[in-house]
Amino acid sequence: MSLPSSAELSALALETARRCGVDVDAIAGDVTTRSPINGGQVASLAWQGIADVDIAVERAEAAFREWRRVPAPARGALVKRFGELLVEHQDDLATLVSVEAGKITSEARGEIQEMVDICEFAVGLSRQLYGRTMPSERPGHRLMETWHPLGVVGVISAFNFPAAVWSWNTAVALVCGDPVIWKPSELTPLTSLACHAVLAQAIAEAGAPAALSQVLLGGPEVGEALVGHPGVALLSATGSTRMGRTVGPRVAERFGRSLLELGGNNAAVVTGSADLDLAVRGIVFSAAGTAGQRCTTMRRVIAHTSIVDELTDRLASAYDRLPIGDPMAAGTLVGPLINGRAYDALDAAISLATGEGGTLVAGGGRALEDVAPDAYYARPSIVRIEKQTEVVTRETFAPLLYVLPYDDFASAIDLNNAVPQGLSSSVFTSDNAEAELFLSAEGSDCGIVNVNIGTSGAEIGGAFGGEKETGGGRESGSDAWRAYMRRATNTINYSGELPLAQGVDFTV
Ligand code: UN1
Repeated sequence: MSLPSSAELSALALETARRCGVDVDAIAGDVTTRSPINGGQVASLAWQGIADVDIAVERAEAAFREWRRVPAPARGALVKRFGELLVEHQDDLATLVSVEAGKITSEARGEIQEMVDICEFAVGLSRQLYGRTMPSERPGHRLMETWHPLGVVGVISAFNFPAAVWSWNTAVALVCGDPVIWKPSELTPLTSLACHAVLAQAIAEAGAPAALSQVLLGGPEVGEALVGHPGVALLSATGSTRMGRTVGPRVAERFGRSLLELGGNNAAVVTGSADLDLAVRGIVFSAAGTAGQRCTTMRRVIAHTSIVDELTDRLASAYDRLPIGDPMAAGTLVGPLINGRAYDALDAAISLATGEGGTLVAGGGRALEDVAPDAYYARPSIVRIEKQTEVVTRETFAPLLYVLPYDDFASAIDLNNAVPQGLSSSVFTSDNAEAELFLSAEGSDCGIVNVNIGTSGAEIGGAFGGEKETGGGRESGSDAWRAYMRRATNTINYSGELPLAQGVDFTV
């Protein structure tokens, strides 16, 4: 198996970015970016610094003052055009996602599809930013709430969804009347510049303020400046729980609003009555897909003792057949890990797990090491382990699946919930009572709870996010838009009298 050369990847990425509208010469600088496909250099780009954050926020504030006066359905028209342009550039953006994040083509295209989908959702939303009216207790009074644009939204995103997560925030923020400043992952700069360039075209065509969308490439100090800036009304951050622990308190300190999408440690409970063909397919996609690098990746299978051996065998044999390699080559299902650090974390977790009593039943080690010594293609791994030991309760951002046995359904739910994270979960069962219990108040404590599908690959129509150390934020569909607006409660008196609420008498 051969992999594309760095020269090929670099030429492809730059040409693709140019097609999306990026002025490739203007962004050159001295920070090297690499492709996980072969570990080689893709581009050398200029980074911004802390001072640029102040400038960006000032420009965004000016854009906000204009944009908040534009009627929401007209704001939606801009997002509609953005969605159309995304369709035109779907293959281009997918190529950049593959080159920079290492996603296989089908998943990279799926990520861009997710952007198109959220644009369509946001366009509909632009006519549905509903406030409520409620009966007033006073005669001749009306009580209602209205939703207004909030202000500047800061978005910090991770390498693994280098385009879609920004778009969930941005499409919704724009119809809500808010400009966006984006600090993308250091690892996926060209993808972010290309996404921004596509949106910039829609903004220009609409004659809207250019500063509705800004990107700041840079290191952690740029992110920190955005987090601490009093001009950023909402800070939406996707990344590790460790990152969230600093972001959350820092935004709270200045009474800003934060939306946190942090770590997951997602499990599937597979009961004795489950359709195992379905379960195997669902588990393999969620656990090994995206090389285990989704926040929704399945990391644990909690299987009934009656089927745990058969299920483990079937999973192990499916894992042995997974085609690993060039993510842009037809047929590949597992691309590279983002870098050597990710591989080391995987390797360390496997060692810990086997030290804690687990048995490696599939995977372990690297693939394609000889062809691309600077790239890290991990063999998706399964560890069978009898207890939920320390390492199992941690998120290892790599294709490592633990299989644990359970005896009674209540203890399976306990195991599902006995981790610090609370993003996604699923149950595979043919027993309706088990499915309902898992979905109930006594069931999974996660933000996403599924039946007979895996933990990953959520649609944009629902609210996306999780509980506990996952951070509690919700973005994307349903009523997640409310985080991007401020609510005003209004009491209007048309009675000509002044009755006070709660029957208070204050007559002078
Ligand atoms: C992420 O990994 O940060 O549900 C987001 C999913 C995708 C989004 C994942 N729709 O797997």
